[in-house]
Amino acid sequence: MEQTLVLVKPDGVQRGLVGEIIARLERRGLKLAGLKLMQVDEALARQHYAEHVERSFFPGLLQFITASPVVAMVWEANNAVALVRQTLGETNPANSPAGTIRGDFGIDIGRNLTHGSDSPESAEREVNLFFRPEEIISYDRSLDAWITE
Ligand code: DAT
Ligand code: MG
Repeated sequence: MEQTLVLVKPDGVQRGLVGEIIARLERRGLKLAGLKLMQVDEALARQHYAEHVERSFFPGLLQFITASPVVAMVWEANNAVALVRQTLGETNPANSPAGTIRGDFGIDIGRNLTHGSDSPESAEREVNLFFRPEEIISYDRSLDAWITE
């Protein structure tokens, strides 16, 4: 089963949107495999956002992502990476349709509430950055036959 890393970023935690964001992923049918509240430090932020460290927005992104705790999660489904990205919306909330998390709760690209891995390869790297193997739990869900054929 494909896994993807989702973060509720500091703005989502501060604004009390953790439950709302989890509820949307649960209701879509994705399966929760790992979950924790954690403080991202500069070293982790630089690894997680390695592709962006030279970008002009990186200092602001670093300040933001380390400013307050995040909720880190691993979600599973067939095609989990793409499904989660679709549920989150576009990077810029201003371009995200209503009905997506970023479109319903955000207005600013630097406060877009959530992270979702952008490919299965990124997902594997990011899940390993945020979680130890024993923190990811595999279990049966009796509902699965009613969600996936
Ligand atoms: P995504 O989070 O949709 O994968 P990304 O990987 O391109 O987007 O960028 C990572 C984060 O960096 C993004 O969620 C918000 C911030 N960011 C990206 N582009 C930005 C920009 N032009 N100005 C300010 N922040 C930006
Ligand atoms: Mg990205």
